[in-house]
Amino acid sequence: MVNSRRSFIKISAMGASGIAISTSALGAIPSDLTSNKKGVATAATLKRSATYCEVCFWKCAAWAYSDENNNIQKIIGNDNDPHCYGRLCPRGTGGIGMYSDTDRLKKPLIRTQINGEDTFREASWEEALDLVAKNMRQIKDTYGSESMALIKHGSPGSHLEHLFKAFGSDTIAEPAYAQCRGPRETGFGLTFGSWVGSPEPTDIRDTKCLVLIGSHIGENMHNSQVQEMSDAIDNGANIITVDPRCSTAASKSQHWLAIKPATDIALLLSWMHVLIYEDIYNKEYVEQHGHGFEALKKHVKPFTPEWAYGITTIKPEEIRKTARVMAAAAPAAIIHPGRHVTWYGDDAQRERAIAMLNGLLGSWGNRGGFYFKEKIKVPKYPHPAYPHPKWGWKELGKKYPFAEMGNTMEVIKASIPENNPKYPIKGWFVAGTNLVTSVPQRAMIEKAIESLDFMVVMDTMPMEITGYADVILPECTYLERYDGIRSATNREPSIALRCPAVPPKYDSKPAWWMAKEIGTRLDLQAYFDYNDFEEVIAWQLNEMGSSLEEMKKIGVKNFKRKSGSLYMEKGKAHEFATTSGKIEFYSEDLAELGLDPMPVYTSHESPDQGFYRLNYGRSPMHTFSRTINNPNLSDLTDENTLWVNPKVARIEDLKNGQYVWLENQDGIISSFSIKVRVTERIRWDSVYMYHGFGHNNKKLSRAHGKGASDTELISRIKVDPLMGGTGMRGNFVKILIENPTKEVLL
Ligand SMILES: Nc1nc2c(c(=O)[nH]1)N[C@H]1C(S)=C(S)[C@@H](COP(=O)(O)OP(=O)(O)OC[C@H]3O[C@@H](n4cnc5c(=O)[nH]c(N)nc54)[C@H](O)[C@@H]3O)O[C@H]1N2
Ligand SMILES: Nc1nc2c(c(=O)[nH]1)N[C@H]1C(S)=C(S)[C@@H](COP(=O)(O)OP(=O)(O)OC[C@H]3O[C@@H](n4cnc5c(=O)[nH]c(N)nc54)[C@H](O)[C@@H]3O)O[C@H]1N2
Ligand code: SF4
Ligand SMILES: [Mo]
Repeated sequence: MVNSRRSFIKISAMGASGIAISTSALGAIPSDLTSNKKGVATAATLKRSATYCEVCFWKCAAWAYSDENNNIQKIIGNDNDPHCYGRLCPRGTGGIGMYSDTDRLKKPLIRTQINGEDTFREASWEEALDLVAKNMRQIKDTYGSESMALIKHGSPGSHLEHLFKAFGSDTIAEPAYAQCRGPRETGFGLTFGSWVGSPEPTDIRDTKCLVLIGSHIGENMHNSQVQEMSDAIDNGANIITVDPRCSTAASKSQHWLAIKPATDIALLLSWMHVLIYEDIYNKEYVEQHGHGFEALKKHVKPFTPEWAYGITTIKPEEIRKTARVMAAAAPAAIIHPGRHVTWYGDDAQRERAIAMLNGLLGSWGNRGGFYFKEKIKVPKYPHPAYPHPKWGWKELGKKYPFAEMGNTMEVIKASIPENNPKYPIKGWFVAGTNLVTSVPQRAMIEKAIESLDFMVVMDTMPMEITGYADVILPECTYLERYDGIRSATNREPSIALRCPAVPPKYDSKPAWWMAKEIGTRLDLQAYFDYNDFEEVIAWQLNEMGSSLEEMKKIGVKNFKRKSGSLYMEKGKAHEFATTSGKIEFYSEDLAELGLDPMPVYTSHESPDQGFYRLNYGRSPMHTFSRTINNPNLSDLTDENTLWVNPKVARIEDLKNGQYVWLENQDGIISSFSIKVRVTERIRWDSVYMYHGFGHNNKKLSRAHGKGASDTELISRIKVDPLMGGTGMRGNFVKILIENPTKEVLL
C-alpha cells in the first residue's frame, strides 16, 4: 500500500521531478526512524516535537526533528494522522525552508518617509504594537470598531479573530471562501443540507469510480486524498477526468474528457439526462431520499448528449459511456466537488449540478461515495462574552442570499469611499494572506489601500502585501510556535498538537502573543487571561481527557465516533438538513427567491481571434505564492511555464523554452516574461500556468521576477449571484514575443 502511494506521488509530480527526487534533495528520511539504521543513530541526538504543517491548509500532523543548535533537520509525517497517513507531500517536507529562509521578516517595521520617499524603518515591538493599538482605538472612536476589518488565512487568523471579536468587529473575511471553495458549500448545502468542508468527506479509498471536474488531485497535493486515490487506482477504480488540460490525474484516467472551458454545466445536465432516461440512476435511493425528482426529469429532458456535444465538444458516445461507468459503480461513485471552484460566476449552480448527480447515484452517505464526517469539539477557553457589533461581514455581503462567510472582495469595495459604502471600512489588519496575489483586480485593491486610514500586515515573509502596510509585524513560522489544537472532520475525529520545535528566530513572535499584547493595549486583557498560549492548550487538553504531556508524546489523538455510523443504515430513514428534509433535486430555497431551482446552462464569452483563455492551477511543489521563495522548494520548481498547444505555437510562431509576455483583454501586460512549454496537454483555445509565481517584491531574493503572475492578468471577474464568489476564469490573453516594456523605454 505504502509503495503504491509513493509511486503515485512520484508520477503525480508532473514531468521529471517527484517525491523520490525531492525527498533525496531535501534529505528526507522514512517516516519510521527506528527502521532505519542511520536514522536510529541520528534520532537519539535529535529532539522530536509535535506539529502540524502550515505549508498548506490540509494541516498534516508531523514530527519536527531539531538538533542542539536549533537547526531543524527534518520534518516527517505522523503515522497516526488521518490527514497524512505518515507521509508528507514534498511541500510539507520542504517546510524547513520556511524556517531557514534568510529573506524572512526579522523585526517589526514602520512606514516612514526619507527625503520624500516612503520606506520602512525598524522598530521595537513596544513601538509597533503601541502604534497598532493607537490606530485601532482611533478608528473605533471615530467610526466604530466595525470599520476595522480583519482579512486573514491560516493559523494566525484564529488568534486575531478572537482579538477582533473582543474589540467589537465581525468585519472578517478570508480568500479561502469567495475566491476558493464558497460556491461548493452553497451548492452542496442547498442539495444535501451539509457543507462539504475540509478535509472533504470523500470516501476515495473505497470508491469504484472517481470523477474529477477541474479538480486535479495529484497536482493539487491534498495529501490523504492523493494517497487514497492511488490506492483506489490500484484497486481498479475507474477515474474520469473532465479538464481542458491533460492534468496528471487525466493521464491516470480511463476517460479524459477535454471539455471546452466554461461549459461544464452542459455536461452535467447531459449526464443527468442519460442516467434518468436510460433508467440507470439509483432508483431506490432517489425514491427514499429525493425531493423534486419528477421536476428534474422534466428539466433535463432536452439535454441530450447530442445537445451537449455542440457546447462541450465531448462526443455523445463518450458522455453516454462515462454516465454508464458511474451508474455501474454507484453508489460507490464520487463526483468530486473540487475545491477552487470560483470560475465563471455560475459556480454555486455548477456545484449544485455536481451535488445532484451524486444524489442520482446515491453516493451521499454510502461507502465509496461520501461518508458522514465527524469532529471533536475543542472547549473554549473561558473569556467574557463578546460585544455585539452593529454590522459586520454579513451586512457587507447582504446582496448575496447564500453567503455564509465574509467576502474579501466586499471588504475591499467597502474600503473605497467613492463607492459610497453604507458600511465604510477605514482600517485593515491583514494576516497570513498575500492579498494582491490571491484576489484579482489589483487596481481596485490599491485604490482601497490608498483610502485606508491604517493598515497593518502580519506575515513571515516580505511579500507583495507587506509593501503596502503602515506597520509590518513579523510572525515566527509554524515550527517556532504554539497554535490552536487542530480538530478537523474525518472518518473518526482526531486532534493534533502544534508546539514549538525551536525558539523564534530573529525578533519574530507568534500571532497569539501579538493578539494578546494588542488586546492588553486596548483594555481587553480579560479576554487574554493567560501568560502563555501553552496554558490555553494544556487546559483544553485536560478538559478533553488528554494532557499536554501526552500530546507532546503522541502528536495526534484519535477518538471513537459518537454520531453513529459512517454510512447510511439500510432501511433507516435519514433526515437531511434541507427545507424539505430530503435531497433537493428541486431547490425550494432557490425557488422561493425566484432563482433557478435547477441549474441551467448559459453560455460564457469565448476569446476573440488572437486571444486565449487564461487557465491556471496548482504547482505540485508549491502552495500559492507563499512557497515560491522557499529555498528547498524553489530548488525543485523555480518558475512557471506557459503551456501552449502545438497549433498555437505554430500560429504564434513560438518555440519551446522561449520567453514571452502576456497582455490581457484590458491591456494589462505581465510584469515579467514566462517560458513557453509547447504541449499537446492543453487545448488550443487556452493557455495554462501555475498560480503563485511572478513575484515583484525585490526582497524575495529567489522568487523575484521568476515567471508570470496569473492574478495580475485577471482584471475581469464574474460574481456568483448566490454567494458572491469571484469567478476568475473569464480572462483572455494574447502572447507578446517582444519585451513590451523595453519598447516603451526606447
Ligand atoms: N489568480 C488566482 N487567485 C487565487 C487562486 C488561484 O488559483 N489563482 N487560488 C485561490 C485559493 S483556492 C485560495 S485558498 C487563496 C489563497 O490565498 P492566500 O492564503 O492569500 O495565499 P498565499 O498567496 O499563499 O498567501 C499566504 C500569505 O501568508 C504568509 N504566511 C505563510 N505562513 C504564515 C504564518 O505562519 N503566519 C503568517 N502571519 N503569515 C504566513 C505568506 O508569506 C503569504 O504572504 O487564493 C485564491 N486566489
Ligand atoms: N500543490 C498544491 N496543492 C494544493 C494547493 C497548492 O497551492 N499547491 N492549494 C490547495 C487549495 S487551497 C485548493 S482550493 C486546491 C485547488 O485545487 P483544485 O480544486 O483541484 O483546483 P485548481 O488548482 O484551481 O484546478 C485547476 C484545474 O481546473 C482545470 N480547468 C480550468 N478551466 C476549466 C473548465 O472550464 N472546466 C473544467 N472541467 N476544468 C477546468 C485546469 O486545467 C486545472 O487542471 O488545491 C489545494 N492543493
Ligand atoms: S498536504 Fe503537504 S503542504 Fe499540505 S499540510 Fe500536508 S504535508 Fe503540508
Ligand atoms: Mo483554496
